[in-house]
This record gives sequence, structure tokens and C-alpha cells, in this order.
Amino acid sequence: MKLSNVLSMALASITGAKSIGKPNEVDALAAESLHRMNAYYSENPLPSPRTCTLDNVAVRRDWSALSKQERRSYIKAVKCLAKLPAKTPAAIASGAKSRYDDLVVTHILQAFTIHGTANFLTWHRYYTWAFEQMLRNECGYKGYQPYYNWGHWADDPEASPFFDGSDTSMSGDGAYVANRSSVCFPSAEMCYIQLQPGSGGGCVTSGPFKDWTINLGPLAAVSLPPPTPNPQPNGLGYNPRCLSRDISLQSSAETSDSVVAALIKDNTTITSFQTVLGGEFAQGKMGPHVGGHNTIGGDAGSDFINSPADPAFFAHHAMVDRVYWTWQNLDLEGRKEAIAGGTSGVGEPGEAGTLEDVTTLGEWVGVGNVTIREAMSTVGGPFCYVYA
Ligand SMILES: [Cu+2]
Repeated sequence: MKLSNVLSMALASITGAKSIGKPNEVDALAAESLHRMNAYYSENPLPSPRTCTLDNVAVRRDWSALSKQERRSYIKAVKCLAKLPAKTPAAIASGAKSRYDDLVVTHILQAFTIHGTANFLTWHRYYTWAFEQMLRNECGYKGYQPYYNWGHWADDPEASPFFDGSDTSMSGDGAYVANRSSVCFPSAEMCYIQLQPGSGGGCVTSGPFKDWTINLGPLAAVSLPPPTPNPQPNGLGYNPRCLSRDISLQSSAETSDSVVAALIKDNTTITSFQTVLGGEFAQGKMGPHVGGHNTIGGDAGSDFINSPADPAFFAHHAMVDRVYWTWQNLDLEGRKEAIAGGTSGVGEPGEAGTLEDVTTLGEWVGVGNVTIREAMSTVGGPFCYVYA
């Protein structure tokens, strides 16, 4: 698709389409960033000019802007991945039962070196892309990865076509479980935020994923009631159970339009941008990334290690990527290869991350390795997409 068409679609989405709700500053920043990207690449070579040009670039769209037919085909492809056999050997993860689980295993195995690290944004960009590739190449999906546009629904996620529980949604809230206390976030030892119970807590009962099975984990769920422990301490054993959710307005408030617009506008270095996006827990701020996870809540949604087990993960992370993409494009010259942070997300930060560091999704997902440098641009390395 020509970039000029992409631009007009993006502009239409912020000025017209009533399915997306009222105009939103984050959408306006995304549209402005696309203008600047277009201007930049009219004067500079694209990173991968032989494979990705502004004429063949894919467009990732807001779930709310998809037709019901497009939503159905995405849902069908996600369910297809959960029916295909796993490639991960049982000796590595006996709980990996499907192709979908191959992705979950990779996230579990790398969890402590991909969060709070220099590679957080690019690793999750690559991971979400790999999922999109699997949908397209293994399950016949013809579209691209949609995103869940946080800010439009921050005061009522269940009003969104993404979480409304209809047969063209990603399923809604879990069944309501009464009499729950708040839980400490991020952990009992570091009780910086009291996370109040949301409006669910139990198994998802409506929509396409009401019979979805989570096979792996839990590992770091901060949800009540507590999920059944995994038979193996590493969380890779077989532990089939329902998809639970606990939609939380306390958490979705951290993804509001004003919070995310301020994140994009007020943070001019990659250090402050990724710190604010990732949350400043000791100051009582979950930040939009974790706020989005805890909006979903439940067994997987609240578990930073096992979170991809909830299929809402990828549209949430596409929004994380869209915000990162927006921030980069607003000043491509200064930000196209901006990197900061360490290589370990626990305790000491470890060595500083570099553009030459290798991003891998392990042996079984089935995509090659890329350097962080290659994953820095959505029109470079293996990628060829923009956001409308
Ligand atoms: Cu993650």
C-alpha cells in the first residue's frame, strides 16, 4: 500500500470513523509521526530498500476499525495456532501442547532478560511480528496484527469491540468472584501498589475464547483467586486450566489518552521514554505497559512471565509497539537507533545492551535471529509495516 494511502487512512481514523470513538491525542501523534516518517524517507534511503518500500508496506490497524469479517478471520487464525501441534520437545516443556504454546515457552524462558532491559521494546516488536507471521504462514490469515487502542476504552474496556465478549471480540471479562482482597504489586516484598480486585476474577465465559486452555505457568500471577500451581517449578509442566480475566479500571487508567500522550511528548530520551512506559512502581505508577497487562488481569494477564498465554497479549503489545513507533518517528534522525539499559531485568542491570546484541526467539518458534539494530525500524530488518 502506498504511504499516501496509509496517511489518508490514518487521518480518516482520527477524524471520522465513529466505531473508534472520539478523536484522541495519541492517534493524532501517530498520524503526525507517519507524516514525519514519510518526509524523512523521501530524503533518506529506507533501511531495507530491496524488500520493504513505502509502496508495499503493511498497515496494522485498530481492532475497532476492522470489519466483523476481519475480526473473525483474526480470531480463527489465533485458534488455529492453538490446534496445531507444538514443535517444542516435551523434554524441554511438557506443557507445550500447541504452536501457540511454542511462543509462550519462549517468553517464559527469556522473561528475566527481556523486561526492564535495553531489548524490551525491540524484543517484543520481534515477538509480536513472529506471531503475525505464524498466523499468516501457518493459519492462512490474510490481514496483519491489529492493536487494542488503550486510550479510547480506558474508562470502560468492556465497551470496546475488543473486550465486549461478543463473537467478534477477543472475549470479555472473567466471571465475577466476590470477596477478594487487594494484592501487592509488583510483589509482596515490594508492595508499592495495592491492586484492587477488578470486575471479574474467574474464567472467561463468553466470546470466542471461552473454551481457550492455558497449558503453561503460572509463574508470577498477582491475581486472586490464585491459579493452580504448575507441577514443575520452572512453569513448563502441563497445567491445563481456563482463561481467567479480571478487568481493572484502576489499571486501565494508566493507559488513558492523556497519560500516553504525555509519555510520547514529554520524554525525549530513550531512557526516560522506556522507564515511564515500563512503569515506576516505587512511585506508585504501573505505566502504560503494565497498566495494559493488568487491565486484562487474571491468571495470565497479570503474570509478566506467562502473559502471552492470554491471546489478548498480542494486540496489547502491538499498541506498546505503536507507541514506541510513534515516539521514534517523531524524531527519526535522533531516535531511529536509540538504545539504553542493561541486559538483565532482575537485580543488577548487567552489561549495557548494544545494537549488535542478538534477539532470538529460541529454536522452536521458527524465525531466525536478528540484531537489535535490525529490529529498530518497522520498515527495516525483517519488518515491513506501519500503524494507521
Ligand atoms: Cu513480555
